Amino acid sequence: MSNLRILFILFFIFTSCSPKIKTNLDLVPLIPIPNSSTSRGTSFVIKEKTKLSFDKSNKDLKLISQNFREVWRSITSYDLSLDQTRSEILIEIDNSKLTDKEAYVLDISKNNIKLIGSSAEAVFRGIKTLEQLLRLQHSIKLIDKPIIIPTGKISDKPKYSYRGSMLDVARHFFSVDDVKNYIDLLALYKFNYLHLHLSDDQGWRIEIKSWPKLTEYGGSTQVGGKPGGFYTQSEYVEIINYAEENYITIVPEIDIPGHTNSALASYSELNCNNKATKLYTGTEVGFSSLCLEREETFKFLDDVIREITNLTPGPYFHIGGDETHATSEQDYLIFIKSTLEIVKKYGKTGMGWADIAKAQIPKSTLIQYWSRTDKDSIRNKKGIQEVLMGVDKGANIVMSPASLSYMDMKYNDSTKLGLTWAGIINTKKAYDWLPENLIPRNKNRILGIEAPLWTETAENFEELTFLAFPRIIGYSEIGWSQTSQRKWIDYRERLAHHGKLLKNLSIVFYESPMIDWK
Ligand code: TNX
Repeated sequence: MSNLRILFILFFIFTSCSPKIKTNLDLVPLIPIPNSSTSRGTSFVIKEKTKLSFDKSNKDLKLISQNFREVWRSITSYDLSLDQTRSEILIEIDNSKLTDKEAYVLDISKNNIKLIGSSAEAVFRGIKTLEQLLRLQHSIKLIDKPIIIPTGKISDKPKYSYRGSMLDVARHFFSVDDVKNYIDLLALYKFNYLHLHLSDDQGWRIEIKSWPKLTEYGGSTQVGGKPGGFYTQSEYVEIINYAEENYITIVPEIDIPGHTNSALASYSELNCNNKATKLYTGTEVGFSSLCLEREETFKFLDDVIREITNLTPGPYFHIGGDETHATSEQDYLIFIKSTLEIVKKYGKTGMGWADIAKAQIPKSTLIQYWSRTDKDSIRNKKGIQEVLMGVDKGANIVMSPASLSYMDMKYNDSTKLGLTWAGIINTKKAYDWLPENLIPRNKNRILGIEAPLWTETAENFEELTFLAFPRIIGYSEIGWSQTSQRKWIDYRERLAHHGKLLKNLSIVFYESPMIDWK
C-alpha cells in the first residue's frame, strides 16, 4: 500500500471516529438539575451498533437494560445491543462510595459511557438522565444526525426520599393504560411514588372480592354522570408491576370516614339508618360518613385494607381522613385510631391527610400537609397546627400545599380546566418555593413532596396532562435537586426545551406564556 493510501485511511478513521463536535454537558437542560456536572467538551457519537453491558446475573439490571434498549431504539432508531463483549456503555452497581440509595455517577467520555449506581434503583435514575440527554438533542442544536451525547461527569442524588404525585381516579376514572402512561412520565422526571386516590363519593375504583358491589355498583359512574370504571385486582397488580419496573412505589388510598358515598350507596348496612344512599356525580365534598356504631363498618374496613395490602408491596396505606364534616369529632378520632391499627396489623405504615394528626396515631405515620399557604388563611394555621401535632407524636411529613402544589388549580383566571379554591398556580409559583420554609420546626421530618391531581375537571388523559404539565416538572426539581442548584431564571431556560420533548412524546401540556418555548 502506498504511503498516501495509508495516510488517507488513517485520516478517514480519525475523522469518522471522533468528529470534532464541541459540546457542553452543563448546558444540556436536564430537569431535575443534577447535583454536580462537569463538562469535557467533546462528544460520544451514537452509532448503529452501540453495545451495552451489565452484570448478567443481576435480574434488575437486565430488565433496566432491556427497557432502555426500547427507549434507545425509539429515539435513535438504532438497536442497542446487549452484547456482553467490548461494549461502549457499561452499567453497574457499586455502593462502596455512594451512600444514598438513589445516588449515581454517569461518566461519559468520547468512547465510553459508564453508569455506576449504589443500587438498581440508582442505576435506573441515572438511565433516566441518559434518556433525557438523548431526548434533549434539539437543545444542543443537532437536529440531524449524528446523534451525540456531550461528554463529562454527572454525580447525582436526591434531596428528598419521597417524590410523589397523586392521581384521583375516583372523580373521573382513568384506565390502566392512562396510569401506565402517567407512570412513564413520572419516571422520566425521577419521581418515585404514585399515590392512587382509589375511592371517593363519586366512585369506588378497586375490586374488593368480599364486597363486590363496591365496584359493580359503587364504581359504575363518575363526576358528570358518565359510566365510571374500576380496576380488577389483577389490573391493580398490573399497575403495581409496571410502576415497580419504573422504580415507582404505588400508595393506595381508601378515603375514610368521609368521602365514602360510593360505598354507602353500594351497601345499605354501612349506613346508620340501614338505607343505601344514591350514587353521586356532583363535586361537593364533606357530606358522607361511615357509621361508627355499626359492626359491619369495621368488618368492611378490615376486609378492604386486608385485600388491598395483600396486593401492595409498598410500605404505605393511605386512609384519607380529610374533610369529614359529616362525622362528629369524637367519632372521627375513634375512626382514625382504629383504622390505623388495622393498617398496622396488615404490616403497613399508615398515611393520611394532615387532619388525622389530631387522633392517636402510631409513630412514623406519614401525614400529608395539604393546606393553603397564605398567611392569613384559617386553613393555613390549621395545617401547620396539624403538622406540629403530628411530628410531636412521631409522624413524618409529605408536603402537598394546596396553593402551591395542587395541579387541579387553574394556571390563570381563564384556564378552561381546574378549580380556584386554593388560588391560581402559574408555572413560576409552582416552582419557586421550598417545602422546609412552610413549617416552623422539625423540618427534618419532611420526607418529601407530593403533587396531587384531583380530577373533578379532568375527564381524560389529555386534560390530565394539561393540568400536570409543565407544573409537575417543577415539582420533580423541588423534590430532587439541591436548594443551591435551584434558580427560577435558570429553570425557566431549561424548561423551555422540555416543550419539544413533550411534543415528541405527544403529551398535551399548558404552553405557559411565562416560558420562551423552543
Ligand atoms: C380538597 S385536599 C380535597 C379533595 C378535592 C380537592 C379539590 C383534600 C385532602 N381534599 O377532596 O378533590 O380539594 O382541589
